[in-house]
Amino acid sequence: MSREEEIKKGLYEHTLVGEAAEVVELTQEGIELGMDPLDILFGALIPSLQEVGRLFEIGEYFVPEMLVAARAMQGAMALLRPLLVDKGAEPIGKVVMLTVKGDVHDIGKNLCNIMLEGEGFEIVDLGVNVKPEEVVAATQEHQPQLLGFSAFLTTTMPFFKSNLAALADAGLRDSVKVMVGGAPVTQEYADSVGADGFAPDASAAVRLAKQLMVDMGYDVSMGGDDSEGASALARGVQAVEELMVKSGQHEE
Ligand code: B12
Repeated sequence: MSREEEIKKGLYEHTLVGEAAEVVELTQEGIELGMDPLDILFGALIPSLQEVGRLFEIGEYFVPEMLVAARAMQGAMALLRPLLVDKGAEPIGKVVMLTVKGDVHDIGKNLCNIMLEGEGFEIVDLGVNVKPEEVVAATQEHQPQLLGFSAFLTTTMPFFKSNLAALADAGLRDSVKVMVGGAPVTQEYADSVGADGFAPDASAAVRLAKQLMVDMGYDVSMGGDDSEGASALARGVQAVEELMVKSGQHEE
């Protein structure tokens, strides 16, 4: 087994048991060895969190175990983020992102933020547990082209609809396109609440955001795409898609 493979295996195992210091250390080593940050993310860290979710579902893990695993992953994300975010070009659009009211899951949203920023979008992140009135206020304040709502619980998904209704009441619904996502969300659910788009993962979120910008009449061929960093990211996005397919068969 190569050192790179050992690092990925170690990242998977240490994230699973929430050993944050080891996860940070291995991530740092992987970066120094020139490993692809997207491979670290989608080839090791995310499959591990998926396994955490499975263990929670079958009653082997409880909330504290989920929490330490998430914290371990976040330490690694802090190191990977600067490598994935394009710092060069003018923003190609502004996105206000948030996790809906009652929901504190933010890893999926944060990954979308990183990938969107990497493609040249400016992100205003409102954080977690964001109330509909805060969505309205932020839309008035920041005047984004796009809004992104994240929900990871079937009990909080209905807040997509509440947010959309609050935007409509404030006369703002037609000024923005709204995309939604999160583990339990489907295209059908997104359609049923009247969102403008759904994406199952961060690379699809980037494609969706760009498509929605085009639908609104913006030219997104400039900005993110003309810098070296962004085209590297575009290649990365393709790699992610391949890795995400593989991650379903991740070996322990
Ligand atoms: C880590 C975790 C936690 C952590 C969250 C820490 C954090 N800072 O995020 C903690 C411990 C706090 C937690 C708490 C709870 N959790 Co939890 N959690 C998870 C876990 C294991 C991983 C979630 C995650 O981050 N995944 C990694 C990311 C990368 O996921 P992803 O879906 O691939 O993300 C992509 C897409 O969703 C998409 N996307 C995401 N957001 C958006 C937004 C837009 C706009 C777009 C376009 C796309 C998009 O792009 C992302 C990137 O590729 C999941 C299991 C799972 N399978 O999801 C359970 C899970 C979501 N939790 C669950 C539950 C039940 C809870 C609790 C209710 C437990 C409890 N009894 O208290 C609480 C609720 C707390 C609350 N009020 O929010 C259930 C939800 C069941 C359901 N269907 O409702 C799950 C599915 C576990 C399970 N299998 O039962 N949890």
